[in-house]
Formats: sequence, C-alpha cells, structure tokens
Amino acid sequence: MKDFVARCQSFTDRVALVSEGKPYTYAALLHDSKYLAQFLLGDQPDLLEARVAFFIPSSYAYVQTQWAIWRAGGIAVPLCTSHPLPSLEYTIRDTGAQLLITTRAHEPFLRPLTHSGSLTIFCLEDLPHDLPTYPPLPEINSDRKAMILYTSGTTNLPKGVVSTHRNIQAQIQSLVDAWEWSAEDHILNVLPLHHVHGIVNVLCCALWSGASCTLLPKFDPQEVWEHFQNDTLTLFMAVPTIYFKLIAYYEQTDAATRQILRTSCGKFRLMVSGSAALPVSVLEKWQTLSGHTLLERYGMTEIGMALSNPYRGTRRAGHVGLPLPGIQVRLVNEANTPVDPGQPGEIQVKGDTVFEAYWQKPEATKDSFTEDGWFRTGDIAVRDEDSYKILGRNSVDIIKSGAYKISALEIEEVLRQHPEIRECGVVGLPDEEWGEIIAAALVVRQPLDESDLKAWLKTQMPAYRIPRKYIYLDDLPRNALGKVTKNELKGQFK
Ligand code: MCA
Ligand code: AMP
Repeated sequence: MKDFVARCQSFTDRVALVSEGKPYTYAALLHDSKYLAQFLLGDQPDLLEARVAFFIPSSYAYVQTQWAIWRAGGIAVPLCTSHPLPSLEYTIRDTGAQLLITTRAHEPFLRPLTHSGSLTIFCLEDLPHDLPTYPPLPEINSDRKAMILYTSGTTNLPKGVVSTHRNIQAQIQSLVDAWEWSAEDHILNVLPLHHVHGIVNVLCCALWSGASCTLLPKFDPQEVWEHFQNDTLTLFMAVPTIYFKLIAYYEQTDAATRQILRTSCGKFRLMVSGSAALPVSVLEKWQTLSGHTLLERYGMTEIGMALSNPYRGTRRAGHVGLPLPGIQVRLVNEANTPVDPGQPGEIQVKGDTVFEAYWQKPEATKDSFTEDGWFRTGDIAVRDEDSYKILGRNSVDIIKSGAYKISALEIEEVLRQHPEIRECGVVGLPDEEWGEIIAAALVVRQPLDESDLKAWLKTQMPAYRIPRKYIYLDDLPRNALGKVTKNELKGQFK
C-alpha cells in the first residue's frame, strides 16, 4: 500500500476516477481515504488485519473505502451488491468481519445481518466532519493480508481467497508491463468489484499507472456504447458475455448509428477479454465491428492473470498466449510430471502473484499446492505453436456462466432444501452468450411450479446462479458406485 500511495502522490492533479459523472483527482482520493482510515482506526494504531466488509456499488465511495481499509491495516472484504442476504451472511460469518461499511440507501436491506449481535453497520454518510484525533496511519508491510475474495470450487461452499499486498502489487505490475499501461490511459469499468477482473485488472492497474477510470455501477449495453462515443477512452476490459451483448445491441441499431458506434471504437488502443473462454464467433464479429482483435488472457482469483496473448504481435483466436512477466506456468499429467509439448496437462502456476491461503482452510490450501509449491489450477490446457489453449476443467462440477464461477454442488445443496425436491443434479450446458447455462435435473415428490421455484431460489442465491433449464426425471443416471454421472446427465437436456 505504501508503494501505491507513493505513486499516487506524483499524480495528485490528475483525474483518478469518474463516478456518477463527477471527476475525482488522485489528491482527493488520497485525502478522503486517509480521513476514513483515521476514522476507522479511532484510538487504535493499526487495524491489524481485522476483516472489514463493504457493500458499496462500483463508485468513488467504493474506492475510498477499499483504500481506507488498506491504509488502516485492515483486510478488505468487498461484498457482491447483487447477492441476497444468505450469501452475504455466509461471507460475513466466514471472515468474522465485525464491521460492514455501506451507504444509507443499502442499510435497511443489510440490517438483518446485525441480528446476531457481532456485526456493526456503518453508513458513509455518517462520517463526522471532524475527528477527535487524527492518528498517524500504520506502516503496512507488503506481506500483510490485504483482501479476501470468495470463489466457488469443488466443495459445496465458496472459499475465501486471501491475497497479500505483495500478491496484488505483483498482479498489477505484471499487467502494467505487459499491456503498456500509462498515465495517459482512460478505462471504463462495467465489471462487478468483488472479483479480480474488475478490482485488479481494471481499477488497480489504472490507479497504479496514474490513469483515469470511469466507474459504472452496472453493465448496460446502451450506456457502454454512449461512453464509447463521448469519453476519451483508451482501454476496455470485459468478459465474453459483455462483448456478446454489445454486439447484440449494435446489431439492432440502424445503419447510421452502426457507423457512429464503429467509429467510436477507433480511439481505443486495447480491448481485452477474459474470465471465460471467448467464443471465436464473438472474437470475429467484434473484429469486423470494431477493428480490434480482442486480446484474450487467462487468470484465476487465486493467481491473478497468468497467460496472455501479446499486446504487440499476433493474437491467436481460441488461445490465451504465453506466461505474463514474472509468472511461471507449467502443464503436468496426473502423476504431476510435466507433459511433452502438444500434450494436454493441468496448468500449474508459481510466482509472487499467487495467493497466500484459503481463509481458515489450511487443508484446502495445502491440497491446492504441489509439494514443490506450484498452485494447481484445475484447468486443462495444451501448448501448441508457442501459445496455450484452454481445453476445459478437470471438474465437471465447476460451471462458468456470465464469467461467474459457480459450483454445481452449491446449487444442488440449495435445491435439496426445497420440500418438494427429492433429488437433483446440476450441470452446465454450452451457450454462446453465457458461456454455459445452468441446468437442473429434478426428481420431485409432486409436480412443481417452476416460477415459484425460481422465486424461492432468488431469496437463496444470486440471480446468475439460478438454473435456467429444468428437466424432471424418475431417477438420476448413476455409475456402479451410485455417483451421479454428470456427463450422461448433460446428454438428457436435449
Ligand atoms: C443473469 N441472467 C442470466 C445469467 N445472469 N441468465 C442466464 N445465465 C446467467 N449467468 C439473466 C438475469 O436473470 C436477468 O434475466 C437478465 O439476465 C439480466 O440480469 P442482469 O444481472 O442484469 O445481467 P447482466 O447485467 O446483463 O449481467 C451479465 C454480465 C454479468 C454483465 C455479463 O454476468 C457480469 O458482470 N459478469 C462478470 C462477472 C465477473 O466479473 N467475473 C470475473 C470473475 P431476467 O430479466 O429474466 O430476470 S473471474 C476472475 O476475476 C478471474 C480472475 C479472471 O480470469 O478474470
Ligand atoms: P475465477 O475463479 O472466478 O477467478 O475463475 C477462474 C477460472 O476462469 C479459471 O480457472 C478458468 O477456468 C476460467 N478462465 C479465465 N480466463 C479464461 C479464458 N480466457 N479462457 C477459458 N477459461 C478462462
């Protein structure tokens, strides 16, 4: 954090963020985050890695809060603003956060979280104009824990990924070098700010470089096209579903508007896609429309970005390029031995970018690393003609939909709590727009009203995790050991 603050001090007059149409300079961000940090400290010298959760839409207030937590020595726990209460409650309980920062508009929704008695909610509007004391901010060593982000895996509950300040800085530095970020850049963020893609690749890289970042609270294709036309943007980064939706919007406009939208893409120096496989059809349509060959890269919450097509040089469709600066990548077989070129293997990664641990899960942390310290991603790839190509995952229970990583087991666990559902199996089906669509096979006690079921699920899980397709079976397909055979199940959704 020390390095971050020191860098920003050389950009004080420049615009760091544009939020709700209003520009905020680096000087304002440094001042306002320091003030909030001093308030959070009160009479303590250092938050000493206390977890501080915050529920704030993508805005200046979000960044002020994130920086204040970091500068006061806390661990930032950004919450997803579209999650229902049970998901938020899980994160608060798991991290043991005792403070939740939000705004007055969201406080009534969040209030039930305080019923357990251990959580206090603070609304930013209640920040006093003066503080009784203005304590000095603590020195934050780069090995200290900085952030916990939640990611789904092959277990039925999401795990907290703990990154240190060193990890985040290494993730930023590698992208700033590879993609040639500078203070002249201006990026538009439409991604949620509880994942690495939005937080590190967009927001932190911009602030590290002295560039500007315009924050939109939510993705909306029309709004994005308006910003493309009206802003001095140089960079755009998004997930494949967003490019798909921008293309769909463009295709329903008239010829004159299309010409204007196409022209608006000319000012960009780079457009990036990642977080899920970019369909070649989307890459090609975007190329025709915008003149840009999307730079596809590969990453993961636990490791930041690992592989990237080149900024200068040929970007290969369907490929994710080579290791980013400072990152080691290898492909191994099931015996954990590096494979020969052209052979598929699991991607393993080493470097300062790799996270410290899963929050309070020493066993899961140990299992995710090899004995010689490589992180096992669970993704399968092949290296051909000097570029990696992602082939899939080694677990059928991990679904990527709208670039959100979703555990099939987590959804099954919720479905099983429904009184009319006896058994269920959840799978991901290929889909050009969403990457995968979530589908559920249900064995029910009596016929179910699907819209009632969806309404109930909405109170239990975020909208993007709700299955979109349902089939009703008398029994689920199983192997000799009684385990549901997911690949066979997929075949039944025809
Ligand atoms: C939403 N809908 C869906 C899905 N999600 N339908 C099918 N499948 C889905 N997954 C439906 C909603 O129920 C609703 O339907 C309608 O679409 C609009 O919902 P809304 O939430 O407004 O959707 P959206 O705003 O259009 O969202 C699409 C999105 C979003 C912008 C692509 O999914 C998104 O922000 N994804 C990015 C996630 C991300 O940042 N991932 C990075 C993690 P109805 O109207 O009928 O109710 S990976 C990462 O960080 C690693 C490190 C990496 O490599 O980057
Ligand atoms: P998350 O855990 O949400 O950080 O998602 C990370 C996962 O997204 C990786 O393990 C991959 O399975 C997937 N992923 C990220 N980028 C790509 C890409 N360019 N192509 C295919 N899969 C990707």
